[in-house]
Amino acid sequence: MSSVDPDPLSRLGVRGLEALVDDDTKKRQISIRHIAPKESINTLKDAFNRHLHYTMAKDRNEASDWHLYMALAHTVKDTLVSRWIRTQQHYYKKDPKRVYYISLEFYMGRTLTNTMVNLDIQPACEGTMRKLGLDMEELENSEEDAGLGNGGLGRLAACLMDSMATLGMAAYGYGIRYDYGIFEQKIKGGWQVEEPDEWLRYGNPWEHARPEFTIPVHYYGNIEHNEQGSKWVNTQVVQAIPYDTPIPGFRNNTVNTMRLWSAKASDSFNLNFFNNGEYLKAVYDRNLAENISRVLYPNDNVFEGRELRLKQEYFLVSASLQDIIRRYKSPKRGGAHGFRNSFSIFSQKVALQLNDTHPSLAIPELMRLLLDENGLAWENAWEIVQNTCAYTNHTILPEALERWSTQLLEKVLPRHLQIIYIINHHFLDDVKQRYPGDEDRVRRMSIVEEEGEKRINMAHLSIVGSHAVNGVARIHSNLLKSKIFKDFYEMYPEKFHNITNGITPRRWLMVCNSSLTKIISNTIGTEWLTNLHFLRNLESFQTEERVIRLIIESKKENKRKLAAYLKQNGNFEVNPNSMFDVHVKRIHEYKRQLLNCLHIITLYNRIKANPDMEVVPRTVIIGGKAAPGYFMAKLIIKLVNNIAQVVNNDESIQDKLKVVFLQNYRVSLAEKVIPAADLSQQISTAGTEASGTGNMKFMLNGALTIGTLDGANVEMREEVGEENFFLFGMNETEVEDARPNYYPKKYYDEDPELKQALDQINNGFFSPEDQGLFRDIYNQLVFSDRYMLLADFRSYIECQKRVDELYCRPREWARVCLLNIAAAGKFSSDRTVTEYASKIWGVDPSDYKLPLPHVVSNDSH
Ligand code: D6G
Repeated sequence: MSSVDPDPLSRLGVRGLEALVDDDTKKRQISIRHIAPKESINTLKDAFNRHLHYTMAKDRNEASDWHLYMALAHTVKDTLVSRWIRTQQHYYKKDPKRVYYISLEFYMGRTLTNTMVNLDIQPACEGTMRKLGLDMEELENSEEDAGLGNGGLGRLAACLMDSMATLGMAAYGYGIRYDYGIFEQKIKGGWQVEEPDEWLRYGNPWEHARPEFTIPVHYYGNIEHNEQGSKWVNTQVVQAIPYDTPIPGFRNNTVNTMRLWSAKASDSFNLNFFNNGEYLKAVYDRNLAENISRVLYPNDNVFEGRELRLKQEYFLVSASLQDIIRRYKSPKRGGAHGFRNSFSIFSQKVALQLNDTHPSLAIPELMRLLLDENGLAWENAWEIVQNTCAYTNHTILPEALERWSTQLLEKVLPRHLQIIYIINHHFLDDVKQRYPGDEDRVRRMSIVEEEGEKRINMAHLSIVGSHAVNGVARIHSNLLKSKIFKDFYEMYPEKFHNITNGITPRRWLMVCNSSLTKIISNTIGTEWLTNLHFLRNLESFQTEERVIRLIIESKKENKRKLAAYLKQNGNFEVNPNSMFDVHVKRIHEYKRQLLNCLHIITLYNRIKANPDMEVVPRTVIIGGKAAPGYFMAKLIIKLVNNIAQVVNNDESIQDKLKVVFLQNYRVSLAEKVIPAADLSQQISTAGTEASGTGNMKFMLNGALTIGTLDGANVEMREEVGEENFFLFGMNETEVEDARPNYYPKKYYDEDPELKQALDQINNGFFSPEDQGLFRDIYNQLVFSDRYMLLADFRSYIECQKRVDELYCRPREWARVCLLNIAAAGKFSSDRTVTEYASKIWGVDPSDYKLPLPHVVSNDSH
């Protein structure tokens, strides 16, 4: 047998599924709005035509898809504006505690569809476009992704923004408006080539410049001491210009703000040159200051200690904190009379969440603002800082931990370095008092590291300066307490929390997977959209043939759509009846894309050795970006592409195995690929992936997971039951126990299939034009293997066999899919945000919620 047709229902076309779902909706009399009222269509049509004419200055005949998209985006944004203004006024009037999420990354992706869905105007907009003879999908695809993030950390920030608005919280995102987001990845000759992401080239219809709130940010200079204390003088000033993007909650009339800062040279920049008549040079040099917000650093899980990055981090925190203090002091704040110029209730009104240590200069900067600009005493200021700040750790990989050289800090931020030294002095006094004579502990815990080049350990600074520290999945939080921050946990056990990450079910199911959304809502109602725990109600349908059939058909429809995309955007022919085995995330050795490669090669060798064997046809889809300076990650991409060349061009393999490298993986592509996945690969070495959030997105979209006991996989398996999760490999303790005597070559010597695969990598089988091309990969794996791929190889291969066996039983597979969806409720970012609110921000979400009366917006008139 060369291929398995998992289900006779595959003969039904796309219409078949639509008909099945619609039929089902009618029969069960469930109201899911497909049809919009005629009046709203007419209103939207008028607004759209007006924007096309007046905003874009185009008529229908010469408008491109992009002009039409822009006209629609402006139309949709109009419906946000009144709600946005009302929400912000409401916050001033009621004066709740405000939550500020400070992050160097907000990986937002596209905005149009999400906004239509959250405002509940999608059917009306679709009706309008249909009436105008336009294809909504084409317009949606004209939108550039806002790629202001690298991976999970940045996308988490975006999901939390959606959830905070949905819960009605007075929340703000503060970040940087990079001119260039994460680079565009091209594949040329199998290699990654980076191209600049000029996402703002044609304008961004979702943002509003707010030059009236411009803020000066200082750098360099020196410190003057006088009776009043220390003064930072002779600084160079850069202006921070805010750009605001509205963040709508899900159908609750709340619209919050994400404020991103853009750098602008100040008028006085290089005044000397102007004065000396070097006018042109002075104008050209303004670029130097404006480079601060030029480009997102494209590293994931790696620290790069460059001056420009340090300036970015400070630019964000300084502008944001000055803005937060401006808002705190604003006379518009109701109920705050008498407190506006006192900081005594600051920490009752302000919560700052630091997304990793990237914004940890917020701690010395808030100290500086309170001490030097507002005249507070040290003890008073320190108490405020600690009560206000909280720190989320995102990784325990040592190369990712930020440790800034004191030499660089001394030059760029001399006053901050001084403040950090004082913080450390007080802190170490406490340590000494608590652990008298334990000099080694004092050295380990110091914020200032003295060995080698003198550095500031930003994680230590963040723990000391915050009232709460959290990891992002249970296993990760436990590792923080037992390993990297053990000393700190012993001293301040009450500071440490776990808050498992989550994803927004609106974007990651409702927006990206409409057929599954309809099936779920038809089956259990729509409450799951704002309380994902309701998905549990799906469990009782696991034996209902009707529901199982729909699940199978929905997945097939999504696979057909992805197959069409791959055909159009890369000329890959893939068989939608094959298993879609998907491994998409940043390329990194710890994420073990190479383990996946070893499996592919093993499958290939088996088919070659035994052409008549029964095979479950697979399409292995691998995608992700490598940091431009990460040699090994780039070589891994080349290897995947070369394996694809060999496998896909071998006629004897036919449809049994296909390998696709997905170019330029990003948020909008994730929305296409995740709903189409049968199998989700989450195979990092146990103890390395803090949480992962891709894993949750696949689960929610009905993919089964093959994974290790790492990050949130542990909790996903717990929720769904061990029998519904493909587990393999060593657990974290086994990894640690094995490490001291680990000798990878033993596995190579003892496992013939593994040896064959590694030899092929080494001997040019996949690189005939350059036989030694992949030798570094071979050497790494056989002689070092930091991430222990060889130790987990056999267990992984055996586990993949169990995957095949289940896939041959399509109804049983679909039942397990249903159970995975049913068990995904815990992984909503609504739950994540609710936990931050109660455990860290000191806010009860039910009191906190500020429901706004429903307004029928007349913005579109
Ligand atoms: C947003 C919405 C707008 C408001 C502005 C300033 O751009 O309505 O005026 O924020 O708000 P604060 O920064 O004063 O809160």
